[in-house]
Amino acid sequence: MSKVFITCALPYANGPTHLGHLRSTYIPADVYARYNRMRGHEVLFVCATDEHGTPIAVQAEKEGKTPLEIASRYHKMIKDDLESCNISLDNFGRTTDPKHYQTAQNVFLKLLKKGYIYQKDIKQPFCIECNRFLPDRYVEGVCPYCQGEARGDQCEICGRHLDPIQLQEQHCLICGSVPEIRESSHYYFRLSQFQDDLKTWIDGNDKLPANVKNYALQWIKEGLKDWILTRDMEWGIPVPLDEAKGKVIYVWLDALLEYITSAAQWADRNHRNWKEYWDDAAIHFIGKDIIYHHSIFWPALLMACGCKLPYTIIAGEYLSLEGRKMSTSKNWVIWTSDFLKDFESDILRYYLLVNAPLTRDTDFSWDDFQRRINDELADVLGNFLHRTFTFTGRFFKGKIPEPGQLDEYDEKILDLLKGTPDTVATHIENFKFRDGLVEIIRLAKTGNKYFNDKEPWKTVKTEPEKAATCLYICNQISKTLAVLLNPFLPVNSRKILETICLNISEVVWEEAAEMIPVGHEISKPKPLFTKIEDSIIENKKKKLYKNLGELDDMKKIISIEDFAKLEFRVGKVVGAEKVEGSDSLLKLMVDIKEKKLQVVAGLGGKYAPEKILNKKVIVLANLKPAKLFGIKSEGMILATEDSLNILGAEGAAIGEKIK
Ligand code: B3M
Ligand code: ZN
Repeated sequence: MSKVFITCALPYANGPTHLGHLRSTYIPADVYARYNRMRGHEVLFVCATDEHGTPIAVQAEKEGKTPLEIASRYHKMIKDDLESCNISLDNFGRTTDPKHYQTAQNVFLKLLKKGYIYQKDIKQPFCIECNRFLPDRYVEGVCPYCQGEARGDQCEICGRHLDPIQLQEQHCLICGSVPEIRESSHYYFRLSQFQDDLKTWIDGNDKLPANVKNYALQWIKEGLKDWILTRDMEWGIPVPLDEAKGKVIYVWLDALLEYITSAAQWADRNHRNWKEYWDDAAIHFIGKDIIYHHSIFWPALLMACGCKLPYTIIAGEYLSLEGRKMSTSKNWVIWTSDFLKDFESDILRYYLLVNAPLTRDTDFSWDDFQRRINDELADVLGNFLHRTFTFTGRFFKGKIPEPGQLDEYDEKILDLLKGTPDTVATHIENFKFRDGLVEIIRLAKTGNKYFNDKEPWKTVKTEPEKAATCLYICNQISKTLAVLLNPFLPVNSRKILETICLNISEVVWEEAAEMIPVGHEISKPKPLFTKIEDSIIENKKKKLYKNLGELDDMKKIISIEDFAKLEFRVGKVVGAEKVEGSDSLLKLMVDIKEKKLQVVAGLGGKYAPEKILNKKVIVLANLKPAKLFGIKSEGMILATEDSLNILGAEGAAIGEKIK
């Protein structure tokens, strides 16, 4: 592939972006776009705001504004959010752009002419109070498949696309009354006709990731129904037919086609042809809640239009916040602009990428954020770069020294340096951004250890040649790190390159392991990745937790049934060791008679391993296993929160239950 067409899901223009958006879609897409540019591929990276549809219309109604006013306000905010995160879009459009009306209406007419769209009279919920049909979000109710909370066109819980009429216990979103059912004429897309072709495309497709494939195949197995493409409402792109007055094109058809309009805008501006990019490889980055739309509707539409299908669809899973589901209505959320008031965007990018693979749900926690930034960016990466550059400045006049005879250790480090770009590249190409980033940090870690082992601060006096070799190699590692970090942490990558005085206008991936020549002069290091202080994190948490307020106090009360679910047992610690790299964690084996549990406990601050060995403890034995520092933990030892006093059970028998 030499050209790549990359898209991000279109944010609805009814609110600013939050960390969830960035994690599932925008940051991963940007890493991929930047990486491809570094490889010399021509990249067309587009997005836009999704400005039609009921979310915006509902919001406008609530605020007494026009939908366009609402959309314009949020378009600007979202654009600023994405820019401040350095999402390197080539075009950021709007679905209210007149050019897009043309695209959408033309496609509608084309599909109609080809016989893929037909008209049908159907029953629709109609609110007598509000005197209108209730499309999509205007009607709320219960999902007929999973009994979850659902809106008109989609179930919040199981993610299925729904027809508003299918909803049980319907009520009008605006006035709450129960709608009646009236007939209306609508236009349908013959989705069912694509059942077999879609199955063939998805089944045999080794590019589609497992989450996309599995969902899509399950829906196809359930049988695809034709898709209603129009709505009775004012806000939207009018159906371009005289007999369809008062009807607009369904927002999802409109939104998907904006990928094309946004690209066409870029092409017009730059006198280029976007189709060449589409035909080489189109890659969609989305959140997992819209897999249906991208793996079913979109390919079927493309087939109907005779267009090439996407190369792949990357669906990022969810981000929770401090262990709870994010909720914008409850303000349990971190807005991008708030976050970036206090922290630079690179460290946000780092944390959201390194936290978990994109294909897994994960959590944002302030403590974990602080730990990772301080331990990994400040202590490992920042420290390695800083000592390398200051040492070079102090002892080698800021010039890359001439290396002496290389020993086995030096060679080994150089081999790792040379191999890392390919390893990281393979991860990125497989959309494993976390693994790529971990590999880069590993190189920095190895560099740090190498620096320690070689002790150049000693050898510089006794065997200066050895110190020179060490610093020669450490400077080379620094350069490799800077280049490889470029797609992930663009700002800091540049800073490091500037310090090394490699003011390259375009950072090229293939040059990552090319050696800086001996004698090349570097400049004084700028501070990189300062540590985040506890007080800042405490303030952030305080502010956030305030939002939970009373709601949370209520939640703290549990029922007796809830309590009965907790299986507390008396256990004996039969194995204890420190967790490498952590002062506070101990890895314990706890015997509870019928089995032994492995527990990672935060007791290291008070107990040395030998102090806790053979102690009887109370352990929560039916806790869902989790990984701490990469080590499986299957239970929890009861202890007081601050003073770490272990609750005792001397005299009790091992395995005994606690009630
Ligand atoms: N506007 C946002 C969402 O459901 C929706 C995406 C459209 S992508 C073509 O996440
Ligand atoms: Zn109503």
